[in-house]
Amino acid sequence: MITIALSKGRIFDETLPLLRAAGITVGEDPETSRKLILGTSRPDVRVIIVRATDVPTYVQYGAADLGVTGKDVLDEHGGNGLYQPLDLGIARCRMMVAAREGFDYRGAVRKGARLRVATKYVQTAREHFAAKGVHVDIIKLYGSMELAPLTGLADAIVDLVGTGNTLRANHLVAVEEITRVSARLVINQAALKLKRRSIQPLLDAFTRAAA
Ligand code: PRT
Ligand code: MG
Repeated sequence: MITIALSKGRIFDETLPLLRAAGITVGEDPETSRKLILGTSRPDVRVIIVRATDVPTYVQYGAADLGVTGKDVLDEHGGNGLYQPLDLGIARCRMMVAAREGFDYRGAVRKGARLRVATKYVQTAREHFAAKGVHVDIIKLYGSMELAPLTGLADAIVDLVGTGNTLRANHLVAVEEITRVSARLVINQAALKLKRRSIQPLLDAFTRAAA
């Protein structure tokens, strides 16, 4: 049995065409089904639905053989035990620093001010500001980062930006790009060795479809 870990929403939706290219169709839609284990057109392949941030963990411990996860999630996880053979080029966005319209971010950085930064991406934020030599106090949040600068919780946020509509709607502006983000295929290192004969064709099909 091959187990593939996916998260609901854009990762699931954008992985479906890649699975189809490998000859695999998923039996149910996780948006309407409450099932967390989904059968596929192949009796030896199943899909499990987990939180986006949990995909690397399931694969790391071998509870799933492979998974699809954003580079943002992977960077926070650290990638232990994971083989990362392929950038799938899906679920693209950018990791950005954003602040309120009118906040003089560059001035604050230049003056060496200590910035308060709210984010769910603590590792990414810490590394980014350390590399720039900017002093920051990181405030860990689990969602709705956009509220932090509006309520005085933080001077800036580190968050993903897709269209930029969410920033605009909340009178925030992106002031710095940290990195471009897309979803990656991750494979459990032991599973790749033990189940190579069934995993390799999947990897090949994904590679062709992602190119
Ligand atoms: O939403 P939930 O809390 O359940 O989980 P999640 O946010 O961890 O998962 P999900 O499905 O929202 O995101 C899964 C992956 O998609 C992320 O790990 C990213 O790699 C990738 N991705 C691509 C994005 C976006 N684009 C994106 N726009 N993830 C989140 N967003 C957010 C963005 O931060 C903003 O709050 O979507 C909102 C709308 O963005 P705008 O800029 O288009 O308005
Ligand atoms: Mg989300």
